[in-house]
Amino acid sequence: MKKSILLIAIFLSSLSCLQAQKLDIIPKPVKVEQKEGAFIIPSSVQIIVDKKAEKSADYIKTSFSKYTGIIPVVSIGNKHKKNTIAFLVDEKMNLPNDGYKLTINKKGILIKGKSSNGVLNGLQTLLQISSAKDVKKGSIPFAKIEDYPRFEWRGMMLDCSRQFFDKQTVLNYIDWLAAHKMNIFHWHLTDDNGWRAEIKSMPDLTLKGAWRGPGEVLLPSYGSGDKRYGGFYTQADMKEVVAYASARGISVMPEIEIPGHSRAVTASYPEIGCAISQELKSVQGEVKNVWCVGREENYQILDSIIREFSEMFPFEYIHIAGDEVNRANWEHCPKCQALMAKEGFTDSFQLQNYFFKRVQTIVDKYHKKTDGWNEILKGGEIKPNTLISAWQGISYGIESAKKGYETIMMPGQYLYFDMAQSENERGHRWAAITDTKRAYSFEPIPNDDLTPEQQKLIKGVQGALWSEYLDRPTRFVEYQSYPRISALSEIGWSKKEDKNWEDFYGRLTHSHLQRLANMGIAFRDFPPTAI
Ligand code: TNX
Repeated sequence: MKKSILLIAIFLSSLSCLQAQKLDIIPKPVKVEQKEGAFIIPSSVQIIVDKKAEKSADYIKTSFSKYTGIIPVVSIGNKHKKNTIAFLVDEKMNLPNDGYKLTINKKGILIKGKSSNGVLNGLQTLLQISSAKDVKKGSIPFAKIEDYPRFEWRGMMLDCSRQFFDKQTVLNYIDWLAAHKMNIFHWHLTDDNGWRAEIKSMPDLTLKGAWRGPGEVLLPSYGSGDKRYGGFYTQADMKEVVAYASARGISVMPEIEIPGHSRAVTASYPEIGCAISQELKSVQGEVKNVWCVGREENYQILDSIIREFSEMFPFEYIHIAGDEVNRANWEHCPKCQALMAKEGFTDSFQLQNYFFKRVQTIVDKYHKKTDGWNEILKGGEIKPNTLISAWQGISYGIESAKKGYETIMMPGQYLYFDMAQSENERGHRWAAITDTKRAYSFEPIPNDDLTPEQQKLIKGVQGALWSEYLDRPTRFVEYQSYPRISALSEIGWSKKEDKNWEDFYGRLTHSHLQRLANMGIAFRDFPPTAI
């Protein structure tokens, strides 16, 4: 009798010991089986990286040493040997894309990915386990994890036009996304307030259009005060960003803001705008900010801009915007009016649609597909393979899927991280006050309004950080982004039935905020009202 009580006590204490060792993984994995015991990483551990994941070998090495303090010896190979950590690719693995299996046992650590991105997702889980609060440094608890994403597109947009963020800031931003298994960086490179991408055939776009303030063609705005302000990325910079992201499993999608939000373009090359004063103001109060749709030469210019973009960015999509176009200017422009009459159009949305069809033909020519803001659905048909970024609200995403387009859900009301996080904080308010809890509550497949076929068109989720308010201090970017992006990552990755705010909040506060701090992120701390 006594003996059995003792055994039960031992059993219970080992169980509570197991339970106590929380791994606190964000985003929450599909399946985690914890076992008793731990693999002690040898101080000169060997890491084996599959040839198919070779481009990430350096990243695996540096991130592993950052998290564990152990500098591994890395070699390329395809076998897991005793006491080693192996990152292998197994394309035949029975898991969805980007999935992985992670096994930690007494032999060592084995990460098998369905692809090189799968391997990297497994790496992130391993790094998080090794930095969980309950885990002793270098002593990785035995576990078996099987994991894969809910959505194939898990993105984040950063507006580098309203404020210019230097290359290093962009690289850091990408690192932090990778740590959350995000896989798309949407790079908002052009807008009214600055053109940031070097285009060799149109040098004034950056010589003039990247600068504002005294002596410049662009007026001071968004925190530049009366100082000269600006900057741009050279083509070499952009290629470096693409390679850096790729080694971390992230694709970079560039955005070219057309035909609206184009003050930086018309200030650099006034002939691109309509040959009228264009005093009509955009939502943001900008004048002369629209490409002339009736000017034939503009399509040649767009051809060379899109060609240069497609040479720099290997990703299959180019984002061609289409939001908030100041169409009223076209109604006063003789060339646009002549085009309208010739085509028999009755409203300016048809002109907008005409413009996008022509742009899509150019994008096609360079073997890319287009993504656009939801307004590009107006005024007529666009190419069936167009991807829609639905930003104005959930209903816009539903409408897009109902029309048969692949859709990314990014409703401003939940996933615009330029929105203030409480009444008293800085940020936009037009969509909502959005704290982490509210962001986390977003469900990308909103209702039974969509048929199963239409639901499949929802390719994923994305957040956006517009930068009008990010002028100072510079670390405000981080404050607005985290931990809301941690919440976003779970929306995009984890199973719907596993989403639970209290559970997420527990993992976040027990281990993950400390991880963010270790990464050097000046995140927004939680007010006590958060739960
Ligand atoms: C709307 S979202 C915009 C941006 C602003 C943002 C501010 C979108 C496609 N257009 O130009 O920066 O609101 O929240």
